[in-house]
Amino acid sequence: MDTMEIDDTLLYMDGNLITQVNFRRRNQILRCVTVSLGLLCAVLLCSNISQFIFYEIIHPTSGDQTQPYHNTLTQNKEKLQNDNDNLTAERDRLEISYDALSKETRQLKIILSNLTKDKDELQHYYSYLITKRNELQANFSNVKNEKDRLQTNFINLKQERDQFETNYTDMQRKLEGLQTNHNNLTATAEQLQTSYNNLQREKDALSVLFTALRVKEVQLEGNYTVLKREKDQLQRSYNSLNRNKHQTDQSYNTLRKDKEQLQTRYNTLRKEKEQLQTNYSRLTTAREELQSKVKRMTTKLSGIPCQAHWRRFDISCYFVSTLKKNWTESRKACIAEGADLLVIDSAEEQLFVNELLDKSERQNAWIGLTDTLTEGVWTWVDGTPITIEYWQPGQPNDFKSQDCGEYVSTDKGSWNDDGCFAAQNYICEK
Ligand SMILES: [Ca+2]
Ligand SMILES: [Ca+2]
Ligand SMILES: [Ca+2]
Repeated sequence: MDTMEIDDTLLYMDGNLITQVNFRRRNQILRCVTVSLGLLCAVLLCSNISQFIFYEIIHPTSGDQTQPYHNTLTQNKEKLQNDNDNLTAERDRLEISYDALSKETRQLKIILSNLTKDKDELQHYYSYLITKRNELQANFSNVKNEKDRLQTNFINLKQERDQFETNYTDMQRKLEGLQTNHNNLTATAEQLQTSYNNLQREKDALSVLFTALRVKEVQLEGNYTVLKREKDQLQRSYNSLNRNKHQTDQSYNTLRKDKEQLQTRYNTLRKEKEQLQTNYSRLTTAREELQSKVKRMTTKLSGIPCQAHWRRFDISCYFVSTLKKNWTESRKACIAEGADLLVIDSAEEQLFVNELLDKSERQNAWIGLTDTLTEGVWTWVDGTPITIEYWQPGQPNDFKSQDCGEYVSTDKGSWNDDGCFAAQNYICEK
């Protein structure tokens, strides 16, 4: 069974072995035919020998009686001789064939030996293939399990594929939309490319301009720094002016209101002025009449002498004390005489008073000057302000709070401020 399987396998594996097997079978058939012909020749030879012995030795007969039989035998003998010759020729042919077949047999044996070796090798290869088949069988089981698993995965994948197909359809529609957008964008991109090229050329031109402008920019940067400083100064000035403007606006509004009030007052005053002008004209007339009267009275008074120890100048009488008092007591003494401390209101009076004192002694005397009420603001005792001044150089200096004025007799006479509590002469006027 195994051999047949092997032969089949061999035949299946190599078709040239068929010729070798046919040679082996034909060799067996030729061998059987040769043996059979040999045996047949031996049987015919034995038959001829037996007839000869029976008719010539055991049962000899006369020539007449035995002649037919002898002829028959001779014919048989000749026939057998022919058969023997034929068989011998046939045997010779068969021997030739046998030799050829023997030679072929040896060759076939060699082939058989080779085939046996091949068979062993194939047997070994067959075992290897069996082992391989078992391995493949095991692998087949694994592959089958894997196939089942893959089948499950395939079903899942198929469902996913259906889902993907649905998604694909949606994506296809989206893709078509995107394709449309892409085409639009492509057209836009081409337009943009054209614009880009134009812009590139403009950019090159602008680059040249930029370089020139860069140089200018550096120059302008320097100018900008200078201008910025000036601008900051102007800004500060502007802010200051703005504040001033605001104040000015406020002042302007105030002044406008004041102006309106003043306009009203101006109108009122204008009317009053017109009335006053009328009154002034009347008063001027009256004053001129009075001045004439005063002139006449002054002339009359100048002719009237002052009391004893008093000196006349113009319409006033003057007295220089021999006692020495402080400024306040001096004024009290003058008032007690119906006068007050001296008030100088003309250059002539200034010179007249200088003659009342002793210039060689630089005599000084209290006069009616004081800044007791407001330091530095000198007024006469009758309340009138100073119209002409004869202060010594560097006076009044308020040295240790000097608030009272004195006359110092010099070439033209001069004034000085002194401490009010100093006791000295004084000059009264009435
Ligand atoms: Ca006077
Ligand atoms: Ca003073
Ligand atoms: Ca002084």
